Amino acid sequence: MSTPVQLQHYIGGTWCDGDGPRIASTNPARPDQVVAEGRQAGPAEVDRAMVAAAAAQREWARTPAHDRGAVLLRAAVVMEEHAEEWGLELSREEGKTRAEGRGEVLRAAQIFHYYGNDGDRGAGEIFASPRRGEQILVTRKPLGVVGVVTPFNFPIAIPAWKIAPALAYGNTVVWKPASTVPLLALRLAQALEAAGLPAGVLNLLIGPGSMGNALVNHPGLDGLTFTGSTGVGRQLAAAAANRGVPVQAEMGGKNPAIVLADADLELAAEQVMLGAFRSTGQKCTATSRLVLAESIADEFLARLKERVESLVVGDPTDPAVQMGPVVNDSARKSILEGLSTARAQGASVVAGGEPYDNGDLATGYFAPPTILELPAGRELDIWREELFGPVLSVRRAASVEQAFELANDGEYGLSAALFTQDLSRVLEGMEDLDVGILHVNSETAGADPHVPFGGAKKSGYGPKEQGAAAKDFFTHTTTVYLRGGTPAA
Ligand code: UN1
Repeated sequence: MSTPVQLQHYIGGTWCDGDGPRIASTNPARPDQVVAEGRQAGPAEVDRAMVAAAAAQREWARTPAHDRGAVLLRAAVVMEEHAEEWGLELSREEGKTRAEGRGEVLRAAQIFHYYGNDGDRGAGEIFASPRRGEQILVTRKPLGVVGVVTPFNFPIAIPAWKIAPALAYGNTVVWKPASTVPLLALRLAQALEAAGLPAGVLNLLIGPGSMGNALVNHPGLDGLTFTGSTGVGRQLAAAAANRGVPVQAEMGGKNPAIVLADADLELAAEQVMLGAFRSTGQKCTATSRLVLAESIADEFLARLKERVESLVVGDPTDPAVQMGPVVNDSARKSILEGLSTARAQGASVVAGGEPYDNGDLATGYFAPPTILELPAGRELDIWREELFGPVLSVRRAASVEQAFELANDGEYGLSAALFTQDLSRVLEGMEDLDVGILHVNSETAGADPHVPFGGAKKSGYGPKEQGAAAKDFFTHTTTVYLRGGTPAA
């Protein structure tokens, strides 16, 4: 058991203690272990951070894109060097497996590599003009000071995919990570500091949820990017809109995997397992609904049940463990409550379902990996509401059409996975499934830095993230009508 890391805030290039109440993150597998602790930032620090970000913005925007990129590339190398150590910290603080923790730090580095090289890509567009002697240019400028509010479940990768483009395009940042899992935020800020990021360009404040409101209500804010729950996202988006501040918000998902009768069932079972139970189901892209063609449903469920029942659940820092705890006690309670409501409403348990009642799994915040089958023709809350845990709800479909209807049911549309070997079905799925991300024969989760990420319907609000899409949010365009004068005789 290691000594807790001291949490500090990073404002104007200086590390400082907060003046708010004590904050401590604990290991969800062993809640008596404190991973990191410190004092929260208060309203005065929000203001100081906003002032520091504003003061640094003009100079950072004028720094050549290649020089800004060089800082990001150096930070990526620092992350790679610390992948093992920071990955273990991530696993201890958040609860995902050690391999996933390390993988997430490397993914953050990969994102910094991608945006670090952005200076090599086109920076705008040129259009022909209908007038002689003129060209029309579309150039891009940073928004200014951007607020970044990030969730607990990807404590370094999601911040990376917001902060790297924000900085690459010349914005400065005030960042509020989830207070339940703050340690990797410190590590990311340290990586950027070691890489030579100028003072004030990134400011980090660790504090309660209400700090998101302080940020959005600060008159100096020019943009807000958020990932987290639908409730908080909508509230922040409304507050930002009220002040005329552009918002990008990535919120809920209730992502279906659809297994058609002709699918490779072995592959589908493996991918559904990964999608539903990796990171203990705590991803907005996790597979939480399974739609099965009736003819293969029994066979597929039998395969899945066997896999779920053999999942090794335990302390995620143990390399043999395949699924760790959920993030904290309230997450565990709400998942268990969701399970009992579903059962009371008529769901039947295919696997899991019972809370752990002794040993380390009962003292830690563990929720059982669970498959529930839902009765046909009845509305169950669990079919539409995001539980954010290791719970998969299953329904059967009598036709492909009905399978797609079930998959589209509900207000979210982040991602879907379609398992079939029939090209015609794939093409129908591409047309009919109303999602931001469609996986054909792979799990619902996952994102690559160079392609757009984000949902359809009520899953997202504002421009998509990552790839070239990020530029649409983190910059505004100036349309330049460019003419010369009459040449001197
Ligand atoms: C992934 O699927 O690997 O909050 C990333 C989330 C998503 C990120 C998913 N925004 O879970």
